[in-house]
Amino acid sequence: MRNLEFKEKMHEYSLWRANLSRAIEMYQQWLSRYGMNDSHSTNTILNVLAGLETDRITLAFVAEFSRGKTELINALFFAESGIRLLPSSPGRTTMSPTEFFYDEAGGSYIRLLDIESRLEDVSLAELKRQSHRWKQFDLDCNSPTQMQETFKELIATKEVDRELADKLGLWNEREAAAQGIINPEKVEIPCWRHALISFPHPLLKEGLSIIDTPGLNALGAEPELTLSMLPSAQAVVFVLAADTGVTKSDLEIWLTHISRARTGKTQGLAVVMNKIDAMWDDLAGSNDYENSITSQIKASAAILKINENTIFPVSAKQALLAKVKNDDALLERSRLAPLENYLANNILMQKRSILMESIVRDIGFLINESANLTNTALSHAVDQLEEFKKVDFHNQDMTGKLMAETRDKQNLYMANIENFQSSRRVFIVQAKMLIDSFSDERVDAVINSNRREIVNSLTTYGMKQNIRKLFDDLRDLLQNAIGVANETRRLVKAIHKKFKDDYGFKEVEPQLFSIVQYQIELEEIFEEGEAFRSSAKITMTEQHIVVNKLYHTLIEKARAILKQAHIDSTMWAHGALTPLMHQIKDHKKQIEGRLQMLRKINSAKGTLAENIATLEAEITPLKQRRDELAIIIKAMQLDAYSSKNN
Ligand SMILES: Nc1nc2c(ncn2[C@@H]2O[C@H](COP(=O)(O)OP(=O)(O)O)[C@@H](O)[C@H]2O)c(=O)[nH]1
Ligand SMILES: [Mg+2]
Repeated sequence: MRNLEFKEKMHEYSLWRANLSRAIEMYQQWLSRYGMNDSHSTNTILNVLAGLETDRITLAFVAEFSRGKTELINALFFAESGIRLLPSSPGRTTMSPTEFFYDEAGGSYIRLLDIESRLEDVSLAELKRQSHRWKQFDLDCNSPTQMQETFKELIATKEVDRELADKLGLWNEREAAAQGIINPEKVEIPCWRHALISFPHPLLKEGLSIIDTPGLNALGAEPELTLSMLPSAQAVVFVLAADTGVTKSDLEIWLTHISRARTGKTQGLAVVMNKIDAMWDDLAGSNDYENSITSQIKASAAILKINENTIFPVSAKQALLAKVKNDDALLERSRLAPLENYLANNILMQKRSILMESIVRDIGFLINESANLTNTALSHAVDQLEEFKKVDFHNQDMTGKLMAETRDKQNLYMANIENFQSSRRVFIVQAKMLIDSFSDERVDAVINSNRREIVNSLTTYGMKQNIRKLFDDLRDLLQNAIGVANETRRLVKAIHKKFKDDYGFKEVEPQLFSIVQYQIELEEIFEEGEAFRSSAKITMTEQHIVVNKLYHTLIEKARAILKQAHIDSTMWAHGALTPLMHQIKDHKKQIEGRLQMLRKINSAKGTLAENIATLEAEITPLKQRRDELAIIIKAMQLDAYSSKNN
């Protein structure tokens, strides 16, 4: 039986995501239908929808070259093309990191970035935004052979002066000498630094994206890969080869680019022992085969310091062949299924719960509030109905008294409004101070003053001292913001308490703004940067250009964290008092409704039964509003969450 687990699970995942988007859109329509929307909720919902729209599942394959990463990707995802779609052969392995995805607007293409761009002080993320910097080759997706031909461009090489190769970090005197090349004038280097490949494969269309990284050389030269791209992948697949075991450079990759960079990350990891077929020996038979696989796994697990049963033994070569030839027995022998199942079940399920958590964090509060307001409005209307049922509306005194009471309530409401507005004025001043703590001007001032010193450092040691200083300054910036944030928290709490104590508002637990998460993130990237810098590869070659790139990456990451703090605090400040405002508006609606009702009944002078019918008619639309919301919440499948919080 062909194993379709991953494909099915991926499809299920993307259906689930589409349903969720639809339910959130319904919620937005519901809010506007009942006049309950405001700019804060609209922005929040649009952000969540945009996030769902661009959501991707990224799997990164990391290993030393020639471990069979590309073959494994072919076997896992592209076997039904019937051919070996991505080039994988001895010696001529891909030398640039390659990303596979589907870009609906751009169609099918390969975009390649010149290797010389490594010399520029521009991040890959920035270069990705400049499409004119990439050389494009179109792909004909109806022709796997045309695609296969075009993919060969990925492994193109050219001869350049040794000096340039050296600058690019692609000249290694010792390695060359080992191959008998001494003091050459020209050196062969890969043409491309990075490849982006878009084509409408069903899995890619459903939001899967794959990063295929070449060996240690490229990882060591591109800090952005280790520090930015790999951490944002849902899972890293680390590939070893059974015939080589864990070599020195495998271990270096493992330590520098995977295990150390993973501290505190919840991201998935799969360690694959590929090429088990190479352990087969016709003379020794299957018992021996099992034993050699087991002992290789044991040895590797011990070196990597991981549990033996977390290593997946596979033969990518057999798996690809088996899938192309529909050979079930061979597929069984390739042992691909357990790895596929792991990716399908653990990784996809984990991704789903992470996405759900972030959605609940972003709009759970809004939904709860909507439910509360709706329930309050309904129960208020029901109470009013009960109250009015007992009233003799033909008695002038009684109705007059009711009218007067309601007018008193209206006055109280006016006082509320005034109070709220003055509280809000105070809040806005305080919140602005908080938001300004992370303003571009402040952050840029800190970064730019340090950046000059970092760039001008003559030695990597000097650079290191200066980057430390930059992080110290950024820590100070956050530390100062904590004082302001605490002040803001106190104010928000006080405002809420006042409305609860003085005006009998329902208790609302206000959302508060916290800085701790940004502090943690800043420390993490500092630590990762230190680990990368002190890795053997960098210290050995003392590569100024790589260290420079590393610091560039660190600075951009630090800037991104503070920018996020700025965005989050702005969003928070916009929304912090809206629940109170909603309650006030709600009171207003209730009072107006009551007055209107009293007038109606008074002027109609109908029978008691007629009056009650009028009152009951008021309740029907409220029930409808509540029931619609219940349906929407159910469709979001946030039930577990909302029952916990109600
Ligand atoms: N025996 C054997 N060879 C394999 C297997 N997977 C890949 N190879 C070979 O290993 C070499 C490198 O494979 P490739 O996928 O290009 O490795 P990459 O550099 O990690 O992407 C190629 O010659 C492949 O044919 C496998 O499962 N068994
Ligand atoms: Mg490869």
